[in-house]
Amino acid sequence: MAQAELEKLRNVGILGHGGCGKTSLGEAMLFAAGATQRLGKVQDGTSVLDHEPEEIKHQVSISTAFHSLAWNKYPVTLIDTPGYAAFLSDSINCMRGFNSAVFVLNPAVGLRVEAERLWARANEDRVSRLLFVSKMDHEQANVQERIAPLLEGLEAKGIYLQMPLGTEVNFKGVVDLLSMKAFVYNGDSGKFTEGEIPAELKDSAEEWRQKMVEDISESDDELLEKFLDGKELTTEELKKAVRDGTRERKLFPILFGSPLRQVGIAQLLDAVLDYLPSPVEAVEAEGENPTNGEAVKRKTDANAPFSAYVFKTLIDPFAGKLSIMRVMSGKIASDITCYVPNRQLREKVGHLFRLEGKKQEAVKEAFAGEIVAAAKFKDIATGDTLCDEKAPIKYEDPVHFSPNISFALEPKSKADEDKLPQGLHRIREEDQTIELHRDEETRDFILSGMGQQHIEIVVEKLKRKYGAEVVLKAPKVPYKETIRGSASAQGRQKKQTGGHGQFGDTWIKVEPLPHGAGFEFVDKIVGGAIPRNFIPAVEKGIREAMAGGYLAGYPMVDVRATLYDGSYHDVDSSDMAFRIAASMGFKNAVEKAKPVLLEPVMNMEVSVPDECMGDVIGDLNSRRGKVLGMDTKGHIQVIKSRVPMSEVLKYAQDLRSITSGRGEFHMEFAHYEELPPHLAEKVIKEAKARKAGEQEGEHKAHG
Ligand SMILES: Nc1nc2c(ncn2[C@@H]2O[C@H](COP(=O)(O)OP(=O)(O)OP(=O)(O)O)[C@@H](O)[C@H]2O)c(=O)[nH]1
Ligand SMILES: [Mg+2]
Repeated sequence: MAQAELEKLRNVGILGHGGCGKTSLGEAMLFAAGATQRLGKVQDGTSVLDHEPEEIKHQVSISTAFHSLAWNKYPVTLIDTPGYAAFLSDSINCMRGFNSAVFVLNPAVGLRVEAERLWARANEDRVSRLLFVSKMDHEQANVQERIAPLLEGLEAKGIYLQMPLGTEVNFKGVVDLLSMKAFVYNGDSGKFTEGEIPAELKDSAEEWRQKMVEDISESDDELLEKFLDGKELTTEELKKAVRDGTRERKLFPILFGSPLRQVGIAQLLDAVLDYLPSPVEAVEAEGENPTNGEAVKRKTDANAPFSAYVFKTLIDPFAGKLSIMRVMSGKIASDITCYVPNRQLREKVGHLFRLEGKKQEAVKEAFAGEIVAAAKFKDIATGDTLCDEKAPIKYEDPVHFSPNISFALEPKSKADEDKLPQGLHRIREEDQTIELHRDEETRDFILSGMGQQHIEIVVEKLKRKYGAEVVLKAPKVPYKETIRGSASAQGRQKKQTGGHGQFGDTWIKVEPLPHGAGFEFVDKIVGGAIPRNFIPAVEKGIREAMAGGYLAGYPMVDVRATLYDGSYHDVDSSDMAFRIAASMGFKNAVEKAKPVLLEPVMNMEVSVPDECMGDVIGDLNSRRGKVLGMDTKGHIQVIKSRVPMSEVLKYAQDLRSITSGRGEFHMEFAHYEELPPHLAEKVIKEAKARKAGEQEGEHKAHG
């Protein structure tokens, strides 16, 4: 893009809570600008933005999508982000790619936690925003009354630049309060006429305008003085004040529309050009000099040394790996070598693309301010800074999200099991919020992610893209065992079979250690009761017994084992004999030392609207949860609690039904606590049944 074009460019994110109508708005903007030939619809699966099969199936945006359009010869790149909590990490990290956004509000629904999180992040990333009140064909009269608490919750100074014409099915356009013109739409055609304000609405339009002028003048001292002196403010003055206020994120212009019915879209696009900044107007980017750690600033200038920030990675079925970056300074072209300073990595740029929904358009180069995708980088990943090695700079790392839910995966066949790790590795390149590990005890594959729907979608992707079919199981709770008392016991192994016998004899004392201390082995053998060379075998035997547990097969923790006596046989003693003896001795001692089961307890933060709070707290109590405290954020209550993991394995699903999808939660491991006896009994019984089942299975296999 030439410099003149770059100054006109707008990189516009579409942000807002899950299901507020972002993708539909993006589609309406593309269609209005002639970038698509027909209006894509989410519910028909015809959206060019929600194009992934999983997005079409579930009718939600899972991954941020990009598409460009031109409006009045201004190039605009739309960035349609997901809104549901499980996919919000992508939206939040993609915000580093743009400095302008349309923030979608649904006053009828209120302020959702997701919107608050996005808003806070947009403040941090210094993103200028227009507020778009969408689904106006669903809004009742007096919409301002429902918008006020949203603005309050977001701590945003909103400025009404429009007055809606009609409500619900009769919503047919907007009055532009600066020009005092009415834009009346002809049905759902997207066509409109610009004309006089209908006579019966003139008075209320005047009122709205008065309010607007007052609000705008408050943002600028000079204007305020003029206004208070009773002087008329010109449209140009007002417009400039809105533009400046929006750029500085002091003001947030409010516009109305209905993407589904294509009303208000042209006026929104005009406002994008009028008020939102181009990326070259962005404040200087701040980074760090990787050689000395000093702060450095870079202007969004095509003539400065090259630097770019990779904010997203996509694995495209045809183009392969695409690293999507915002060029922060200078230019990137197909032959240069990029340097990743913090990893001292060098990679040559291959093909460059502009993303258009699921398609890509090849470009030769891209300049500061542009969003561009580079194909087939080998090691460059999301969050990397790319730069000119002679002018090194590193930008801030992406926001890290820790998974809040885990499921066990059961591969359908050996072939599926083989494909699983590789497939997940590829998915992880796109989505750093998932984690896979193998449970040491159960040998289950454990997949962790940001919510149940997130995990389900990862499983669908595994099958579709990488041919690995797996079944989801609720994970086995990782119980642990410990002891509450101290005891000593003997373990003696004596066998006489044929030639050599086996002899080992140990006396072991066990004592509880504080939480988290793990295991301690103390050797108090004196006078050669057991020869030194057998001591390691004793420790090994005890460790094996610890790992296998005593009550229900769960690993034992926080125990000190002291070997204080024993005996041996000159010929028949061996490492093996002492290992077995020690293991028996340890178990005999544990039996007398009040063994107990421990369960993992989670820290949970549940955010719900006021009216659901009672139900959610009641439900947490019924899950043995302890409410620790409460925070109020606008109309949202944040309940902090501690709940045993076994009680919240399917919490995502349950919270959804308690709150009709309006709640959000996050949990992380806190500590282990003793499992109450009646529940311990149940777990022990289940473990015994499982063991019996396994043994029977083995017998059958052998028989
Ligand atoms: N009545 C009405 N419904 C709308 C309008 N815009 C979108 N919807 C509906 O709202 C639902 C969600 O729309 P999307 O565009 O997928 O919303 P989104 O914000 O992109 O959703 P996520 O990306 O999943 O957060 C769909 O069923 C749309 O048909 C509108 O202007 N009027
Ligand atoms: Mg969407």
